[in-house]
Amino acid sequence: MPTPQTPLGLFGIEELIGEEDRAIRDTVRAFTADRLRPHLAQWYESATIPARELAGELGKLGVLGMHLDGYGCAGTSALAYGLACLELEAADSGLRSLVSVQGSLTMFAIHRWGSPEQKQEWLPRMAAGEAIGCFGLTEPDFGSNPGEMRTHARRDGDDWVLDGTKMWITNGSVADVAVVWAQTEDKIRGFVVPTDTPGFSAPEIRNKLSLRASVTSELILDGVRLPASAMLPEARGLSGPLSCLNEARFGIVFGAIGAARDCLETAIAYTRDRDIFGKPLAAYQATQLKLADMTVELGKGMLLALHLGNRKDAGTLRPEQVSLGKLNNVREALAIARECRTLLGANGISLEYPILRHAANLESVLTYEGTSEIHQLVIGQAVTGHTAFR
Ligand code: TGC
Ligand code: FAD
Repeated sequence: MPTPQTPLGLFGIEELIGEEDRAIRDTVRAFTADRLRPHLAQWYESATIPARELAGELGKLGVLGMHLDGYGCAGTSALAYGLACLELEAADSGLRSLVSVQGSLTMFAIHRWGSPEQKQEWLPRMAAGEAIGCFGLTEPDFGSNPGEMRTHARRDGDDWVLDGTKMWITNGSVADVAVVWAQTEDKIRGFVVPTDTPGFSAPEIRNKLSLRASVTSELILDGVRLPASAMLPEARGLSGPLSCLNEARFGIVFGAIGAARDCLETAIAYTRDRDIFGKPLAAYQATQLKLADMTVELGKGMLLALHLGNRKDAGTLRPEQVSLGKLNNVREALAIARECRTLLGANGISLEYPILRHAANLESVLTYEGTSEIHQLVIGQAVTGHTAFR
């Protein structure tokens, strides 16, 4: 009998990744094996994670804002960051979310659009995991269409006063700082809001059936008074927050492959062990057809992720290309998770195995950072020249 290969091994993926990026990837993989995997089912079931403790450990690991330069950030390649997201999401999408929101959304917003003082105040502590950040764009009535947001900031003397509500905000209740986007007389602007500012509160959203190992919150801004220096000086208009979304979506392109890989490897191992009608489930053609199709989709998604990673490192990655990756890889990862679930029979619905947990998580991943329909419309716009959002 030939020695089985892993699905990504079959594609020869390893040779496409440089030594340094591989070493970073392996360090993150080891961290997930030792520190995260033993607790995932319990965190998921209880819908609680030790976010502050984990942030400190992830900071020591060097993954928070790892692809940013200076201010205590590691300054790795974009590809290495993607591979770190892949390993984190192979454990649980909620853990990748914690890292994405910290590094790609909140730290990136401050790094890209902030003043020297804002960068100095927040980035070193956030890179170390001593301060947690959240990113408030979505509102109860404006998710896919953030340009119509109602949260607003008005001038009062030299100060800004913010009023409004943000919804579905990852890390909200545990954050020390929130980057909040608001309408002003001069377009949408971003504000760096310390979460102990009077008028700011962040009640946690309970009863989630997805992303349970992640903190998700509402942000309430009730007359939050901030000094003039709280505004991100360089971001003006919706392109400010959307530029941050490109970064987080890039991480998801890789992360989704991690969740799918974990499902497929689990299913392959299970079918090799499980005897049905006198022989291993893996030895039936019907099983192999499923496993082969999933292997093909997983490998194609990984090749796409690596291609986009190389383009990002070369400085040539365009937002609509990120949409190609986010749409394809999350959609296929979810399809793989659902198909793998069937191969485990009743065991497929148990938390003893990671598959349905990944599938449930991927429902959120399909929706956040731009729903699959929004990414279809971005791609549709790119290939037709017509805008069909409205
Ligand atoms: P539109 O008129 O097309 O554009 C407004 C301005 O933005 C520019 N732009 C971009 N800039 C950078 N990156 C992009 N991807 C950009 N897309 C557009 C555009 O050039 C324009 O600039 P300017 O200078 O002319 O003003 O805007 P629109 O209102 O028609 O909306 C376009 C649309 C629908 C694509 C956009 O609104 C969108 O992407 N909607 C989806 C919203 C979304 O993804 N929200 C995610 C919230 S954060 C989150 O989910 C975190 S999950 C956390 C986790 O990982 O746990
Ligand atoms: P809607 O915009 O109401 O969409 C509903 C449906 O309509 C979708 O199927 C959508 O694709 C479709 N639709 C929308 N527009 C069109 C159109 N033009 N044509 C056809 N169909 C359309 N947001 C943040 O700002 N920060 C966070 O940290 C954050 N974390 C999140 C964590 C979780 C667990 C979740 C679930 C969400 C999070 N979000 C966050 C919010 C997320 O970005 C939004 O849920 C997402 O953008 C979709 O918005 P919505 O839920 O309001 O759906």
